[in-house]
Amino acid sequence: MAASVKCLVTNMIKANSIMVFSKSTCPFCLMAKSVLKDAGAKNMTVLEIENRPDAFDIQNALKDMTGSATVPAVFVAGKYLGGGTETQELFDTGKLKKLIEDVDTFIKKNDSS
Ligand SMILES: N[C@@H](CCC(=O)N[C@@H](CS)C(=O)NCC(=O)O)C(=O)O
Repeated sequence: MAASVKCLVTNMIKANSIMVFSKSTCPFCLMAKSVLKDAGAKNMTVLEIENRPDAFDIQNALKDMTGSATVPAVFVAGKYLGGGTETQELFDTGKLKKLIEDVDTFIKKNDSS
């Protein structure tokens, strides 16, 4: 795998408080994006990978990092939450909303300082 792909993935996770690696037609991805929105995610960054020439390498990089090669791969504040199923579960228990509120609070604090 090209090192640059691993860097791209790592940098995107670091740079974006809510980062979703996705395929636009994947039902698990649609589910994850939908519950993230419902949980209040405003600044969600989504990389739709299916038409990228490096899609396979991105999935391999994600597999190295998370143990899972499937999409979606959802990260909040640099932490891997899981795929669509795990994101939906976190939403159902109210934990996703709390995580997103915490991220927003952190961003606001750091913006104003
Ligand atoms: N348990 C996973 C299942 C996700 C899944 O099966 N994703 C499919 C696309 S909908 C996938 O990544 N298939 C392999 C691929 O597209 O390379 C989840 O809940 O997110």
